[in-house]
Amino acid sequence: MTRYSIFSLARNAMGYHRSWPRAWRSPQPRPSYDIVIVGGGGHGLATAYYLAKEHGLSDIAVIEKGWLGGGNTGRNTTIIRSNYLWDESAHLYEKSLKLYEGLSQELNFNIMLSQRGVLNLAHNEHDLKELSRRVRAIRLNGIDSEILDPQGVKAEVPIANISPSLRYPILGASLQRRGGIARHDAVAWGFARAADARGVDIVQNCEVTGIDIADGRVQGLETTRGRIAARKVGLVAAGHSSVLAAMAGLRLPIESHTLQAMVSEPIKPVLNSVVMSNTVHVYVSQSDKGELVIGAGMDGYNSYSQRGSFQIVEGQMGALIELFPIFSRLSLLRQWGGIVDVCPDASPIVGKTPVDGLFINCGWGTGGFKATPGSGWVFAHTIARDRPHALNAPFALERFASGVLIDEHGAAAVAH
Ligand code: FAD
Ligand code: PYC
Repeated sequence: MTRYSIFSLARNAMGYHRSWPRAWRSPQPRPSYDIVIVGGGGHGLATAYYLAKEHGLSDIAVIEKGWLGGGNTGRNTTIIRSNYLWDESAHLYEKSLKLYEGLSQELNFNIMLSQRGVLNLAHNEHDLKELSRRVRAIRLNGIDSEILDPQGVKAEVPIANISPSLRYPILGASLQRRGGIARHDAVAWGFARAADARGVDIVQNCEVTGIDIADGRVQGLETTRGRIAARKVGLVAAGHSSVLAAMAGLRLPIESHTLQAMVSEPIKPVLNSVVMSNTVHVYVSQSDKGELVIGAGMDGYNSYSQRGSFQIVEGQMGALIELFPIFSRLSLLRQWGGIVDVCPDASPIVGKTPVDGLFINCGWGTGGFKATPGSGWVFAHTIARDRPHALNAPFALERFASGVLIDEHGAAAVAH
């Protein structure tokens, strides 16, 4: 790791960072690679990194139409956890959480992982029963999860009002203590820097406009910076998965929706865990800068718009103040939207396609940030070995023909 003295940091600041070394190269795309990954979000960059690190491959490019992390990676609310209901999902998300736990060391880059705990509040008897059932299933998979009574919630979230006479009383909560947050753009930058150091070409401002296929096998890509031949191609273009798949003649079982979020002005530390409420329909955490990070469900209609809208601000702020009246005089700083690709069972697709050499990783919907390292790890295995790892085998495209779905709408928390 490059070490900076306090003097060199000050010199760089005064010199407008002109002599600051670049964290990764900015190469021209070559006419041909062994493997091309489409999409420079966290999942695409993690895939490239693990292809190089775990499988010893180096003739790899990541092609990104905009800038690294400019898609959902840089737009999400940074919650990570592995408290999923079904065994298949629990194993995959837990693999990811374990990778997150060692990621700063692995990448030699501080991803600001903060395992401050994720709570899901129960406001009625049904919520309590549903959360208890879920917690038991999660624990059967060896994943930490517990039920709190109202006093337990108060101990974790001192600003919570646990009076039983509220309109939406807090009757308890589930808690995953190993859940929390990590800095989203640091995850993308850390993977980018580490992949670049292993020889991966990262090409920004390069949009894929076509996929060349001959005799049922992928041959390469048409891009805004010329044709790139490739023996294997991995599509990791959350928000535009269907658009990319259509270039290969594939129709995906995916709907694209806008998911919005917002942050408040920074305030002193007041909330030391992530709090989610399905019933009141809002979630909130406090960033290290002091801003409240607030979100809820996705827009009900399909859209490719990456912008926020006023009725969502009204709804989410109303819900937040219902839960925590002390936030009623906070100012909002900014609001945005990202496009989430959602499968009918709210689980991702990670695997092969009917086209030889063409692989797809998509459909993470509202919850793929937490999966970033795990998704990259299993997708790299799938591409390198031409077959899925046991962890992602259940998440194949074929499940929509076989009917073996993995319904995780409940685990998607407030987002669906
Ligand atoms: P992206 O980061 O979107 O990367 C895909 C990339 O593909 C983009 O950079 C895009 O520009 C590029 N691309 C698209 N088309 C092309 C093309 N033709 N050519 C080249 N490149 C192309 N998940 C959680 O786990 N926890 C959360 O708290 C959470 N909160 C969220 C809040 C919001 C508001 C949103 C929108 C999402 C949230 N998510 C959350 C979901 C999470 O952000 C995503 O599932 C995850 O970031 C997807 O990562 P990715 O790398 O696959 O996608
Ligand atoms: O998957 O935990 C999650 C999440 C929270 C908000 C959006 N997605």
